[in-house]
Amino acid sequence: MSEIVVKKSEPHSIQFEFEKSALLIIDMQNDFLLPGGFGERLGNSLANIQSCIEPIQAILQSYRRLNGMVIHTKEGHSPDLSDCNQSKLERSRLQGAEIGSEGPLGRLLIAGEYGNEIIDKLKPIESEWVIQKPGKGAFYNTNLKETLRDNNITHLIVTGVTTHVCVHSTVREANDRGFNCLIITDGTAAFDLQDHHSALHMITQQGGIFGWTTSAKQLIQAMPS
Ligand code: TIU
Repeated sequence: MSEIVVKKSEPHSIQFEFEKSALLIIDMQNDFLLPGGFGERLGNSLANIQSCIEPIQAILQSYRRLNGMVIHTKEGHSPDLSDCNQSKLERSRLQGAEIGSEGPLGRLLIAGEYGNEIIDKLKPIESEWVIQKPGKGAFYNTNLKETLRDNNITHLIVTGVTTHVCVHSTVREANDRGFNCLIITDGTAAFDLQDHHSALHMITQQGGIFGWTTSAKQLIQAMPS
């Protein structure tokens, strides 16, 4: 077992066994990162969202080198929308980005469309898990909990987009299911910087109410060479 100690993390240091950790990469799909996708159609600027790509690439490289567990999630629905609840669908219509409608990257948030694919720079490899999720939280209507339990995972290294929406929902769900979360400050991003910083603050306030935060560099430095 390789013990990892991240000293420079908030609100205090964190220690875990590498073999019991998984790198969770949330929704790094074209629909959120590229022009014409769901994120932009919601009225967001893409200026800040791509900042997390390089830090995630660096952590992913370390996990691959050490044969660690890597899980990619993608927010999306089946083409017949049978797994999209009515309230989400109707709200997306009101937001001007109706799920399932045609866009330049294919039908918005639909499995199998280009928009639903993970961005080229983070393409999953054969040994990595890819979980399609219909909700914002990655535990809702997926087999994520069972997958983590089957692999004896106790700690999640959480990256991806967006910090205050799918990342936060997932961290909250993970908390209630007994998983420890270390959120990567520069390996997560939101469309709005204030949302990003507020969401990170909510993780570590009250002595770490939802978990820990650190930078990609601090985590990588703590990993076995
Ligand atoms: N809109 C927004 O900020 N996020 C989402 O709709 N999904 C995710 O965060 N993945």
